[in-house]
Amino acid sequence: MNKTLLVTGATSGFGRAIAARFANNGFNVIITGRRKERLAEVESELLKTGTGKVVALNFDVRNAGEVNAAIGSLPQEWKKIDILVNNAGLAAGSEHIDQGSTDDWDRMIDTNLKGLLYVTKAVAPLMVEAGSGHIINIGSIAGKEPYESGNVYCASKAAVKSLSKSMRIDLVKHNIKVTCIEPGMAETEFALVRFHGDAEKAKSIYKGIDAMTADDIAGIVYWCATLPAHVCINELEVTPTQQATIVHKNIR
Ligand code: NDP
Ligand code: 8X3
Repeated sequence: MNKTLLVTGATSGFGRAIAARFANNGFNVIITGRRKERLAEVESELLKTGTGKVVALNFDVRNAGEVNAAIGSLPQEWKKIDILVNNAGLAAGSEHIDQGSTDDWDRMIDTNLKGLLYVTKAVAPLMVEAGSGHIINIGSIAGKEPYESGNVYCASKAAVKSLSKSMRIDLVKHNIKVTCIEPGMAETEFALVRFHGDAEKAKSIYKGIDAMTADDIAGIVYWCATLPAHVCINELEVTPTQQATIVHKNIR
């Protein structure tokens, strides 16, 4: 029987590439995101190239009611979710702490932290019932090393790192693996969102750096998810070769 993956934030970047990687390797894939048209575009692409089945769920991870209704609406055969990738997330703004926008702060905390919790709360009990599963949280090197103007984003990803360990401790007796992947710079829509749609500024972030691609991250997630049952990658930091540490010289 095909295994099933649920990946949040599959309309762009890492999530889209992760969905494609698993679908192309025979997994049934549940994709999620807020942008309905994009979701439909990704769904039809996966159906064309992949060999498994696809379900698209349109919800905002910040809304616990929407999360529960969407996951609760899955047909019974889709409720055996083998792998959950908590990927949906964002940085909003790049101001010093005294000048930051509380709207941006709320967006980051509500998405990166509370959204991840709501989705986990909806899926983890299904894995407990099944007696197995793998939860892969997309953290960031920003969660390990705070940088100038990263403040709330860095804190939200530090929370993802901490939560991943707690989740692993709580769920280990149910045979559920928990992995936290901590990427450095990868060129997706991430910087465009961070700079509120300023494409020029977004592009400038990667000047002089051969950044990672979404596909690089998808390959790593796939590798973590397909190791033998008795092996769990707990944390994995990955950066472009040119990024030995946080380099954000271009962020401000
Ligand atoms: P993208 O902006 O390309 O993709 C983000 C995805 O998250 C989109 O599919 C978006 O879908 C979804 N998303 C955002 N907010 C919500 C929400 N409230 N509800 C549902 N879905 C949401 O960025 P990346 O692919 O780069 O980012 C993916 C993850 O990786 C994030 O958690 C990010 O913090 C992390 N990361 C990124 C790095 C990078 O350099 N790119 C490095 C380290 C970590 P939609 O708008 O349709 O809802
Ligand atoms: C995104 C990576 O270095 O831009 O999480 O903060 S970084």
